[in-house]
Amino acid sequence: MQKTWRWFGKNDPITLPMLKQIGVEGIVTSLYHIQPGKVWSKEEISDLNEFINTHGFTWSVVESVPVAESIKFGGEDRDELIENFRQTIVNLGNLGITTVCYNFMPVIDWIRTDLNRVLPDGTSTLYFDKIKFGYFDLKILKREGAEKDFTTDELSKIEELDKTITQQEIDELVYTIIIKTQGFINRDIVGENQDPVDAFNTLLRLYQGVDKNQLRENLKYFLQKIIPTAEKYGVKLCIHPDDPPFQAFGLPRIVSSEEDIEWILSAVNSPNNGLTFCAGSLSAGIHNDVTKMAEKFVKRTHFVHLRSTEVFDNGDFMESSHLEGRGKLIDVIRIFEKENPTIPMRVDHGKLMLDDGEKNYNPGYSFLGRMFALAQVKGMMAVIKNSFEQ
Ligand code: DNO
Repeated sequence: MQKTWRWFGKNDPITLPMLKQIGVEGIVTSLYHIQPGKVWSKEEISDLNEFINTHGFTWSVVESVPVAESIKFGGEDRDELIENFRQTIVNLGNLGITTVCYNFMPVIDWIRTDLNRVLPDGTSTLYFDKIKFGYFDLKILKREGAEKDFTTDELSKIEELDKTITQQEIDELVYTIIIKTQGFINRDIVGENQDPVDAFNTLLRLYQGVDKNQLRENLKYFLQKIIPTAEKYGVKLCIHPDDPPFQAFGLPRIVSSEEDIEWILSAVNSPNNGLTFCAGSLSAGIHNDVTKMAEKFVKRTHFVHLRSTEVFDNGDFMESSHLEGRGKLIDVIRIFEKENPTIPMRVDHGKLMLDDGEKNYNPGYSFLGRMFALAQVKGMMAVIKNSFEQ
């Protein structure tokens, strides 16, 4: 697999020459300044592409071209927005940038409640705390019907938390879920000068009446219009699984299980309609057997995210070391190295370690933590490749 790295553009404090030194072979990035729904012009794409090339890299994967909300809920302007997405695919294909990751998660991309859960060794990791999440849903958003998503025991723990949580902790939770985790990948979902909770509730309301079947149909509608162009320009689209792979905020999620992925790949049965195999996201669902899914979808995968999680009985999950957890990265790497050895992979997320904490990196995207994980992944790859030669 090609070893790529998610780089956040020319202002990223982790520079391309730094990435050369640690053995990165390709770049994963996006035009972060362009709002979802707008066309990426040839000029803007080629400006960034040339910058990457000048530093001796190729732009291996676009992660992501964001899908405008209205395409997902099926708004009146969706055809126009799909046409803009299609034009972006044409412009990327013409410049030889041919692997494009995207996701179809309504309103919110990935969800974490803690960005710095400190581990016994002093490093810290990303964490999803079911009770804090429930607190956000029930007590902060005050979403109607939210209690149905929690067990009686969880509801009583949420009540307990209500008695002790401070205003500062509440503000931090809102900032983490709505602003910090979303802002750097999904642009600003709230808009300037708005109350984030109000803005978030407004976004949730856009999906009233959109159930799982409707969301699937909206994805199929989008793919039917985009895939013929992707085929013509040689662009491989790869949908990212839901993170975490279960329903949240009463919103449907449609890329959470083996059955979901099968549905999508056969809805428009073209090699250009593919998958981003994110072992981290998939492993956070106890219903998912990551190794089995890698075996099943290896040929329709165009991009791999190597990350792992540990899931606890109380519904929490934590991002674990790349050598441990439910992500089974040794198996995943073996399967991909054997069946699809030229595809790009990136180490996804890393812990905060040593002086990472002082650098204000995007959550999950530390330098030393990711470099450490990349070294572990390179080691696994080397051993696996060596075993093929025996
Ligand atoms: C978070 C990422 C996601 C992912 C997008 C892909 O760190 O895994 O934001 O990039 O969902 O579209």
